[in-house]
Amino acid sequence: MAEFRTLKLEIEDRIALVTLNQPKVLNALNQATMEELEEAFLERLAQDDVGAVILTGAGEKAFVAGADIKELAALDPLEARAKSRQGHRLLELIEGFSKPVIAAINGFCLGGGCELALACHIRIAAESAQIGLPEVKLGLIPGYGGTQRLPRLVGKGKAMEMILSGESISAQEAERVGLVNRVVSRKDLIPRCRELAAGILANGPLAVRSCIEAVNSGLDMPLQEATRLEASLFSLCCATEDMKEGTRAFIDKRKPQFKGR
Ligand code: CO8
Repeated sequence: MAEFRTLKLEIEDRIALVTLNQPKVLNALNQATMEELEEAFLERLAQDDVGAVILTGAGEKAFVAGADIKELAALDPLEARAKSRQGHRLLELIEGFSKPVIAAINGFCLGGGCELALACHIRIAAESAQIGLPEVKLGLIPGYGGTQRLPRLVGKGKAMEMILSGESISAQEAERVGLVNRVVSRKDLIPRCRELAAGILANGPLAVRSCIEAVNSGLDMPLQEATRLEASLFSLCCATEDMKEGTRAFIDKRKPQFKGR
């Protein structure tokens, strides 16, 4: 198993639990974490024994309380641009990952932490979670895609309010506005994320991958182009053994055995 300094990675039943593991600084994203996350997604999590990923934060207080403010404070403009682009690259890698990525938001989910969660495919929050983009309070703007992904998820008005005020919202409000999919108790957080991941893993993996691509790519296209993409992905699915197995299993009234082929 790959060794990381800032992450803990556990794989069980094809579900990888990735814990951002610097609880003393509320799992703030420093350069090392960003590099290790990128390495994890490009290498270990891309391997075949991983079918789904859950991202969470170590400790009881935080998912991720933002980018590391001590590192940000020392940036000159060119370094800041490079750092912002590094974050965009990582978050695009996560958003476009071919396997489902679930954010298990266990507490403060602020700034870069909120942006990380926004790049995940699904967000489940513990009741104690507080979610926001407080960058303006530091004289900054969100720099890891928050100004773009938040309005796409919750609409322009709510996103503007959160980004301009810098105020966090509760887990319950986040659920109401569609920022998180569901709120659960802290003790149920990881088990519920595992259940969700296991449910997705029971489906045809090539179909799941195509759904991620259709939703992600289609949202940035005009509708007619996006529906053409859907038709292409649909027809590709019809070339898979999994599609034959899934439809045959339904007709035979049994559970399908998908092989990812
Ligand atoms: N960066 C560095 N250290 C942090 C961070 C952070 N984001 N958040 C918390 N810590 C550290 C604290 O400094 C403290 O360390 P120490 O014990 O050494 O003083 C430790 O974590 C515990 O934190 P607190 O004592 O502050 O805990 P509280 O329970 O009192 O408060 C809060 C919790 C409210 C979450 C508080 O810690 C806080 O406000 N943190 C900062 C939140 C924030 O502003 N986040 C946004 C950061 S900016 C950002 O994310 C930009 C992303 C885009 C970057 C683009 C690249 C160029």
